[in-house]
Amino acid sequence: MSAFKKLALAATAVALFAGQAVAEDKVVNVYNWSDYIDPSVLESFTKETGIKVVYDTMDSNEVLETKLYAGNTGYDVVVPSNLNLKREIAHDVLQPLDKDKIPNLKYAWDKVFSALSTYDPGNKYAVDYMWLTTGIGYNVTKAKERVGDMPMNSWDIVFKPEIISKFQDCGIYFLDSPDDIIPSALRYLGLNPNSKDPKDIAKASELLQSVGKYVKKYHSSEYINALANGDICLVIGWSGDVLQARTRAQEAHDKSPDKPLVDIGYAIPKEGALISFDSFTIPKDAPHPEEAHAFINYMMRPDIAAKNSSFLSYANGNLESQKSIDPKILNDKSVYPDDATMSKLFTTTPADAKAQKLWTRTWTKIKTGQ
Ligand code: N2P
Repeated sequence: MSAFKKLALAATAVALFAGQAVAEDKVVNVYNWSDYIDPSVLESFTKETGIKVVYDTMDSNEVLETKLYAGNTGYDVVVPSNLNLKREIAHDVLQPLDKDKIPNLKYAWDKVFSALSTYDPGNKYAVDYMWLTTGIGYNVTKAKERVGDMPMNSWDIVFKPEIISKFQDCGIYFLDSPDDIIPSALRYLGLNPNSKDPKDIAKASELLQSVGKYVKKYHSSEYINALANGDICLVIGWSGDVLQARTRAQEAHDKSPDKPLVDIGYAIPKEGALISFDSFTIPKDAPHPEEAHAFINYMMRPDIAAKNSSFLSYANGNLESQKSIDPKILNDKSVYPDDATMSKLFTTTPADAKAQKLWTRTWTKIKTGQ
């Protein structure tokens, strides 16, 4: 055997041994949305439990769903939205939770969990993490320059060509998410936002194509920084993301007070908006279900849930945590809407396979403008 070969073999042996040592470490593989956790919470989880977190991010339910259906994702905890949750349960890719291992479920907000039970009967598979609305984010100064005192809390801003066109020069992004944008357009048109009727979808598609020429990009995460640094001025986005843009802009201004503050606003359209629930779930073939339960239980600790909501400007499903959420966030009606606004929010349910095909085709048409 050549000296080189011997060396290579020895190296393999060391690598194997190292691999074994690593395998014995406790680990949880988490796949969550981007900009959706206070990083200090991951550190404290590892410090307190000895479980390492391998953390990976996404910004689309479609991507998560494709991975789950292919199987062997290697993930222990994944965070689908309610509509997808229902479909993923039906596809048998998630495992029922062992609630004895999640004692902090006693802090669950029953209002939220009962809304979630429409998608997950009996709350067997999912623990709500955050909930949110899909609305309008904007640069306050640039909006004033373009539309004066026109209220920003109307879908008119983004769905009336003569209004949205005024924002084209300062940059418009829409979420790259048909499940958010199509129902919003249906609602604006006075149709059932949950409609899967091809005639209704065609009307929504026509509306979205008529404003699509003003949209610079369809993307579901880049808009946070783009809004914060003034690169864009109008989005259809998720409540907490837009408010994180506001926080980041404020932080940038605190650092360099000589530069003007980029003032960001978020509005829930008065015509009604989509409310969604994002939940922790465990894939059926998760390699570390024990650690997954420990992770979910930690996230349900009231002080931890509060930390996340305060950091993210997203409302959570933990009632007890409200005692420790930053009052600025808890009292912000664009995060925790009042009853009048709540009554106008709507949810949607999954399409069947045929309607889903039309849905996907329609979205491609809207995005490509063809
Ligand atoms: C986090 C986005 C989560 C809301 N950036 C959409 N499910």
